[in-house]
Amino acid sequence: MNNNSFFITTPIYYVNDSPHIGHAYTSIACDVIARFNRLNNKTTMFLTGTDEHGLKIEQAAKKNKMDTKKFVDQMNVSFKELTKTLNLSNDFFVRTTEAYHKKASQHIWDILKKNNQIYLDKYKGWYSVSDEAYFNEDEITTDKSGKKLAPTGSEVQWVEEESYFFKLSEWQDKLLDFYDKNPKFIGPESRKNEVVSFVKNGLNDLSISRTTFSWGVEVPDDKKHVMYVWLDALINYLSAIGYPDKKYKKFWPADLHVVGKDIIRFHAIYWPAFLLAAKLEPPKRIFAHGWWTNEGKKISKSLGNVIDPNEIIKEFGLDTLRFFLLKEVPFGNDGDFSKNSLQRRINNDLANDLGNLIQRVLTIINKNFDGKLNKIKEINENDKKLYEYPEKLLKTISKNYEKQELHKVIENIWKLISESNKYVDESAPWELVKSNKDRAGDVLNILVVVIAKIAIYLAPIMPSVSENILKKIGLSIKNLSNEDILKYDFLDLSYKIEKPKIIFQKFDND
Ligand code: ME8
Repeated sequence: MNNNSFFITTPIYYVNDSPHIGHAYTSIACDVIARFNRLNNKTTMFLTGTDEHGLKIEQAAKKNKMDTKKFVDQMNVSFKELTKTLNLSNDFFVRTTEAYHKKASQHIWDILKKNNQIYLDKYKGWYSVSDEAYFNEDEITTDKSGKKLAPTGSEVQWVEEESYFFKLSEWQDKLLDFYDKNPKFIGPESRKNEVVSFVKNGLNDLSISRTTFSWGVEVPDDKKHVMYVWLDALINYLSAIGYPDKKYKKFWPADLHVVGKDIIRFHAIYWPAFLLAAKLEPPKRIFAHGWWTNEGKKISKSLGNVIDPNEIIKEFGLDTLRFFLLKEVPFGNDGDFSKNSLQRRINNDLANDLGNLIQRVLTIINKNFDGKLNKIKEINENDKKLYEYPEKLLKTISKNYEKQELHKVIENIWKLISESNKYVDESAPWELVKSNKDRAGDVLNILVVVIAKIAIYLAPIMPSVSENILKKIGLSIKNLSNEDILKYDFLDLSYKIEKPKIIFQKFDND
């Protein structure tokens, strides 16, 4: 693997239903991390896609009275479109119904079989179609109406059928040893503890094929069976980068699989076990983020409260949604979505703090310097504090990104915005233009440089807002090399600053 490469993935989403705010959340978070790594000169591979096999999808197609393949082809479109609506910078979109993916899945199956990791037996137990997961007897509860429920709240059914098993039980100690040797494998820490204690409790062999339906990847040499959808799905992370062709090595092992907390076990237990059993390297890190509710309630179709990201974007704009989702809750924690909190963030953080800073600085330059500044003449200690702040900030946010502390990235950028606003208040350039125009020019010049830095640091989070800010001062991120970004004298002083238009419109609900 190339040391300068960075491979990040979203989960692949089931196409049984349309995408909602939860899917948008994971995808946006990954996009932000991918964009930051690209800015940092890493050869980045950002992967997303759709999970198109399994009983849940087959049943959804039946419900819609459609041929299953036609159904997945149709449903896939809305997920692909969402990548455009969210301005995702994904390099590839994987679909598990494609031939390359089936080939990779069957290849892994063959290796697992050759490595004596698979045996044929009979599965008897509980299965949840909604979770596409098996559950132990002691995990099942019965509700008032007598329905059997998984811990996730979804209904389970009793399954008895011939099945191939993966010898997961053999991997318990090896997994615990692996977690021990790779302390960064699972994040955040709370999830890691949960996974470790689950594995310590003992692992049963895992049923990895089904015979009672056919919508899946055929098991090599036994066409009666299709592969368990989770084995098939996890392999997308390899099939998408060319596996089994050795070109996959350019990006494998993946640097980061971002998932919701609902699917941490599949990624942190099954996936490394499958890979180690196939003598492949596990990914470097799995990060599980929290769960969004809508105005305090679980988001679900039956409650009719599914949030369509397209509608929010139409009403509030894409970059504000991207900002809100990452700022509102610490990445890893659960969050509650409400339009009121979104409006509050737009009014306070975006319009008041960021928008106001840009507006007042650019307005003074436009009004008093005919839109043009000269090179800085003199810099004092106080100026220096602000002038040198962005360089320190870059180090801090790089560390935040490494730990997926996306909320802290934003918090820290906002500290610079607030320092800049304080500097404007203290140096009062609107007074200086009257008393000492050279000094006013220096102050404003420093501010424009810092605003440019703020815009660059915001580029992964709000790509269009960032471009918009840079354009106002005659810059474009596309034309800035990495060296430019790190140095300070990249301002095109021949550029004329026009009268600025307001970037963030306030909402009047506060
Ligand atoms: O699990 N809050 O697909 P899926 C936050 N196909 N994130 C949410 C969310 C919510 N309310 N709802 C969904 C699958 N998500 C499998 C994955 S990967 C090899 C196979 C996000 O369509 C979150 O990332 O059910 C969650 O893990 C994912 O969507 C589940 O998507």
